[in-house]
Amino acid sequence: MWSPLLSCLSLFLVALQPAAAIWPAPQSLTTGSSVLYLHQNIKVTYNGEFIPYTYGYVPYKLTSKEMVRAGVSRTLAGIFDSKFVPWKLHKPGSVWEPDLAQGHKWLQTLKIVQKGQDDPSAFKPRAGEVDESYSLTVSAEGDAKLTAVSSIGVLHGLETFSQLFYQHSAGTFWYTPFAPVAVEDAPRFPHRGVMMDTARHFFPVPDILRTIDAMAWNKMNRLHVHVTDSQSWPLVLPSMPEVSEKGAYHPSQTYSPADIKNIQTYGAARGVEVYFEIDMPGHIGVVSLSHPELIVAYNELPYYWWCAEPPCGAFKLNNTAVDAFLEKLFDDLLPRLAPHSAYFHTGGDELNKNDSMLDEGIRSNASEVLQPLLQKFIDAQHARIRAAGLTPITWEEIPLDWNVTLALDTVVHTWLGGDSVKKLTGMGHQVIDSNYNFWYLDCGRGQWLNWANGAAFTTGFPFNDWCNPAKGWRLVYSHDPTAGLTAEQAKLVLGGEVTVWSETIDSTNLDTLVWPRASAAGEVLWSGRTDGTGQNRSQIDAAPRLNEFRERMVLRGVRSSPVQMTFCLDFLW
Ligand code: CP6
Repeated sequence: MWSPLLSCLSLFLVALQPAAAIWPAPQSLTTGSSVLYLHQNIKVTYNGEFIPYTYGYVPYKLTSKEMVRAGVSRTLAGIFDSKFVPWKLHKPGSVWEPDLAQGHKWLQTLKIVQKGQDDPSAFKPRAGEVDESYSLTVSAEGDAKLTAVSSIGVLHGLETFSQLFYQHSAGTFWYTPFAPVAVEDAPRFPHRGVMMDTARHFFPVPDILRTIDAMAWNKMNRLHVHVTDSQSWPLVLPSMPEVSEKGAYHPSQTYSPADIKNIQTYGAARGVEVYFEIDMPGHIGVVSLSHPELIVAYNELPYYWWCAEPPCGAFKLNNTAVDAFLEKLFDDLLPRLAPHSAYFHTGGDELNKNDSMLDEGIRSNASEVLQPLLQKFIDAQHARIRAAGLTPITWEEIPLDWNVTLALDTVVHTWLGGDSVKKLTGMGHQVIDSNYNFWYLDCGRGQWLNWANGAAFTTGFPFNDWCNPAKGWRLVYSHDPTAGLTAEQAKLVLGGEVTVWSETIDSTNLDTLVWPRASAAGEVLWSGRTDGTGQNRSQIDAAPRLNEFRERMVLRGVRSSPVQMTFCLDFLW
């Protein structure tokens, strides 16, 4: 493996000529070495119609044209607003900096052509149903053309376009040193996600929107919100206000229906589908604060006999009141989510058999008793999800550990590594991979176990900190979800998600822990760790590109961790 120092020094050997640093790497990219200045009155057309550039433009509905118009405005603002472009770090006279005394060629037109039409009334693309491809050319003479089938493809092309430009140290000049440019691009996987746990710590809405922004820059397209867990219930349900009134950490730490809609439409306008998880029948203890009759083993000690993390609590699997509660919950929630989500995740991880010994409706932890109850539970809840027009997702334990039979439309989310992806694709399921050995961004954060009544919780626990060490971006980058699969199995891998389990993460360290490590997964999922010739995309190539992209993320307002020392930035030389 290359050390950071080696990949920095390698620039001296191979990269004295500036190189375009698009992240994630496009499927195909050719560049030249002509300088082209970007005109501040660049004329943008969309299917022949002039698109005005309006700073801060917000689409008033999610039509193709409105989405593209807002995307153009964000892109040009992102270039021309000086705080958004890597200018601070230019060394005047470096190999990058064109001589202003030379004649200028100006890029004055960007012609966008969208060949397909999106359906503005139902903007909820299922994975694989949207053509996200685009092609972009920038001639040395100063014309740019962007072609795509969908508006999301246009947005991806605009992001690539923006990453071609640098601001001159002399001030209000923006240029690319790479003209002519030709890009042909399309994603390798349709599902490129980030999961945020808003139950261990609450994340205010602006944190979520900022994460969506950064995802879109990384061409990532799925935000999975693990919105509830045994620790807190921030989701306001108008039909049952008591659940968040009792279950949220604080009245201010809640998501109203308007917040949820705002998050979803903000994502949809940027090509990011936001979908939600209510984890059940385990990881649901918080419901006992408002509906104690539905929950078993909430306050039992020692916790590790009942669940993976305190406090515990599972739905009583043989209690009709649980079903009535869920009917009410889903009747309230799903119709509000369905306009902008294709998926709903019902959790299903880490259910502990011991609970059912305390459940007066069961009093047994025998698999023969529990398995049929769980099958019935999953069938009933998934039927409600389908009836609302959504596709169910569950964690892998439901089919693999509990042998629950799932209809093949159900997507299975893996996290335990090993052979899970192979087994599930072998069974015919579509899979989302979040292998904890590579893509758990919380791993290596130290333990949360001692936060309360440490002695009571930990005594006797055969404690090992099994999700150490921390996953650096190079480790994240080394994971390929289809490794070891047959071609047929690989086709069923929808993609993956990096996860932000938030026991030790909140607003203060979110950006720094997510970026740029999520970017590494983003590139694996967009164009893979291998280049167009099948060669491993070496970290000599990835490190300097990621280093530069990190500068763009910081200048656009996301506090990404550094990749390498400033000295290693290509554009300083
Ligand atoms: N919470 C929930 C968690 C985890 C899972 N589900 C988790 C388990 C192991 C590690 C990290 C996180 N905190 N609801 C597993 C899917 Cl190492």
